[in-house]
Amino acid sequence: MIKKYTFGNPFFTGAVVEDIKADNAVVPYFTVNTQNGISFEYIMHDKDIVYGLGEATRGINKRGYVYDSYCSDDFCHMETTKSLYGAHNFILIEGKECFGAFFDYPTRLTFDIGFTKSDTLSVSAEKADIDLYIVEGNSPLEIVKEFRQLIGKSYIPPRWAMGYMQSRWSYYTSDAVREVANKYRDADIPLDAIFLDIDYMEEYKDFTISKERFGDLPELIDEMKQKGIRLVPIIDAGVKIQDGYDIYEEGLEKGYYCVDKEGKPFSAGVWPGLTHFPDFLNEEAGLWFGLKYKALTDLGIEGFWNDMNEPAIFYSEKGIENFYEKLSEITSGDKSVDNYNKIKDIVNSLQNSQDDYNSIYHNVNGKLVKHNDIHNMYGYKMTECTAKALEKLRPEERTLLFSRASYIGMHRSAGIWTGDNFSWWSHILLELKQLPALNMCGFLYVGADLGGFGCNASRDLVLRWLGLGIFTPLLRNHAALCTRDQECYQFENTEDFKNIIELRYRLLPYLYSEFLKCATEDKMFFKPLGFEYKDDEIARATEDQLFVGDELMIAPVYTQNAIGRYVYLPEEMCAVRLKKGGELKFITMEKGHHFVEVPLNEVVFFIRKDKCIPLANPALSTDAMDFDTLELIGYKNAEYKLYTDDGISTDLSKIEIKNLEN
Ligand code: MIG
Repeated sequence: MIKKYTFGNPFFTGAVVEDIKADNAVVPYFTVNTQNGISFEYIMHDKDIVYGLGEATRGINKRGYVYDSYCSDDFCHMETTKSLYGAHNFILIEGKECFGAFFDYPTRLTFDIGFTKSDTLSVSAEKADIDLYIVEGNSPLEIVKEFRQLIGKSYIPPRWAMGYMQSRWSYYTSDAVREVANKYRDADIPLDAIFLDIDYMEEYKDFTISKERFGDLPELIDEMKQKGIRLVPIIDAGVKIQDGYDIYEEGLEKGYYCVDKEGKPFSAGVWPGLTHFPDFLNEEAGLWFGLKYKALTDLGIEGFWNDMNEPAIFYSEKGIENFYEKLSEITSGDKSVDNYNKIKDIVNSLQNSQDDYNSIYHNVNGKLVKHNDIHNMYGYKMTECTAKALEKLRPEERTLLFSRASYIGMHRSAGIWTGDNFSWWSHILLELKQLPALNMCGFLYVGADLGGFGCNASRDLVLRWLGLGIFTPLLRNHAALCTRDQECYQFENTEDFKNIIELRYRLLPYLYSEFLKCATEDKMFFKPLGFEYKDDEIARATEDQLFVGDELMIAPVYTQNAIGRYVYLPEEMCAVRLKKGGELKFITMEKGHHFVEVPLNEVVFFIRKDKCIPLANPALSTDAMDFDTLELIGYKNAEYKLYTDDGISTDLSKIEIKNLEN
């Protein structure tokens, strides 16, 4: 059961698709305080777990820290980081009482979950204009399902987008792209897509193609497609200010950009230099921008990633003016620490500054709205507009689309990647913990930069990350400028990579089927153990294992030099071990604690009791796979319900369900 409580005059975010009348009754569970903005307080019981918040730092259980829901470009995020790229305001409390709460509020919202006071959960916002939805049900899974029905069906990518994908900032020329494709094919490692980062463009101008470096893009696209490899270009939020650049000029003429207080288009420095930001909260402007993707879909492009849409701002025109002014106030030659600190502060204050977010305005149905009041909507609306336009441009086929910034509601249009992470072991575990939380909020097509974006990746890190990544719907190896190359073929013994990635392809009928089921039936693809074993204290406290679909459990290795790890089985399961050469070994394991050895070139996963899963033969790309010839593994006499379709059609009535028996 869902009840809605409205305070003040909330901004319409579009996160919710069901029309629910607000309840005039007193809000249950929370004490509401409207003295200073608004705050909601809940007293947590000892054993309560607080789940949710989608893309956030720390644990599956969010207790013990404070989080700010505010889309932020924080490329070096750590345990103490409070805000990441997405803003996902759904929490689920499970313990003495069990309920979900969605705070529909378009800008900064603070979740203090037992940080200031260990038993107190406090959610607070600056303005008392908010819709609160309280979701009740018999179990966490039921509550999530109800919430997901409230926010609408999740995006389904084309099946090829569940293949293995390679990216880098940047493959600078079309020949560099060819090289990646060839090296993967030479090493016999499956690959379904190669990503084009900002350097495929002319001076980072959206919807342009560098003549010099990608002059043969149309041929390249065809050539790659013949190998079963799609190219996926990036689109940035900002439009370069440059006379003669048609898109810039058109947007200016039509008044489609965000403006400053004086009504002049707001200018900020990002990759292309000074840019204007399209006003995605203005539907007409958004659709205009979205239809520009045609320049690339016309060439046969079938997927995109939307970046820098928090929006990330290096500096604003005003900001840099202030910067020079403040700098000029500094006495040159002053060698004091004071002076040094001043200089540091001035430099640091430029990027993603609150002043800038306070000086941008949107046109929402003719009304000027300050950006900071709706900050978390920007990337969401950009991506929603993109998806709407792509439906017009490619009506028959699903298009791959994922975004960096997001808000609940965007899950209907696209997936997300979890932004810039690092080649840190701790970021493997962070990804694992984010996955179920993202699913609760509707985001099913999700994944992190595999191998880590920042810093240099080692061979063992990439292999271990694959041990988790092969189970995530979005499986993309991506790395930043100036970091060590981390394509699989850059390391010794590429057979080890081949073997693990081939396992992904063998698992595809299962992973894709579970994905279709979860998307069409509002279910979770990744579940914390406690969601299935509510009365098992150890399962509830397990923070490094997950259920993947209804049949599998995973327990990836995420520490360097480990020879294996402890795994907790809440019930008997069948452990499946991928050996060198692709051989699978099965062993039944009892409920309880086990130390499971996992050599670097092996993967172990678990099939739940009395279940089985389908496997296919791997191929170099999903296009080349036979999805009809399947083998079942797992428990004898078990049945599997296979959800399947042609992998591409937007017509979801083509999804079929077949009963398979082991
Ligand atoms: O300021 O396009 O998160 O994936 O490679 C960096 C360059 C801009 C940030 C994205 C990252 C991408 C990079 N972008």
